[in-house]
Amino acid sequence: PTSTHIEELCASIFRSHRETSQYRAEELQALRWKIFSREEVHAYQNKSMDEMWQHCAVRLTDAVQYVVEFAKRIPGFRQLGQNDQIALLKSGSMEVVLVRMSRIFNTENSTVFFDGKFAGPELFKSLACGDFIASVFDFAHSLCALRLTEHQVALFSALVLINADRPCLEDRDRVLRVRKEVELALSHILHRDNQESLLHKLYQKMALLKSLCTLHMEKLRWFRQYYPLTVHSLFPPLYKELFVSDTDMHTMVTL
Ligand code: 4D8
Repeated sequence: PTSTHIEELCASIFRSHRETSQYRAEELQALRWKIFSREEVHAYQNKSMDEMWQHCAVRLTDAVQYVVEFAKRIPGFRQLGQNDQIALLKSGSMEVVLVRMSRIFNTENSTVFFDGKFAGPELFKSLACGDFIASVFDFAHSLCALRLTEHQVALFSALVLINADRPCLEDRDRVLRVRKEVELALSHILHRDNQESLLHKLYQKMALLKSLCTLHMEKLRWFRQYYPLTVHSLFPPLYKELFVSDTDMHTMVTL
């Protein structure tokens, strides 16, 4: 690939990220003063476990939908087979949501934008997965510490999605070819920004993301043991298709 080709790829992935990122960086800056009051936090904490799980599943699915839209706009993604597109989203969409969470995370008070205001980890108490929530917040802190630019976040997100090591891929070589291009694009901007040392740190973050998503799946399996009907009847179809292993792909195939 020529250097103009790589530059076009960078620009295209950045545009896809910007157009699907829900909030712009400046907007977020302006929202920082909106923090949940003690009463509001208590109201979340007093929700029943299944009610809070359902609520979070809905919020998370909303965020995932934007990631699906982002994936579709990555050059080369739509040219992959349908099953491989689904396989990449099943394992990668939650990871990209967590990358995006760092854009919307306030390190000064450890809060994240959720449901219209900034919320700390204690707001999620009724989910009964304190260890998972704590790890997610720790991860946001550690990613924020890298102080990535929006271009870098965009390329990193694409790299997280286009991963040839994901399970159940039919045409691994094709995914690998797309990945190589995204890797070139990321190296290109890191070189341009004079921050080549970030590359190694970003690969370390990918390993952390993988373990966080394993934990999410474990928590979901645990919750589903106690509330199978809540998951079956009240969780969004897209959430189930992505994260509940024995669910058919109905919504996904029409994406
Ligand atoms: O732009 O879509 O408005 C988190 C969810 C972020 C999970 C969302 C969430 C985000 C993970 C709700 C529940 C990150 C933004 C808002 C909703 C990502 C936790 C907090 C998006 C960035 C911040 C702001 C709970 C949006 C991790 C795990 C899920 C369960 C179903 C238990």
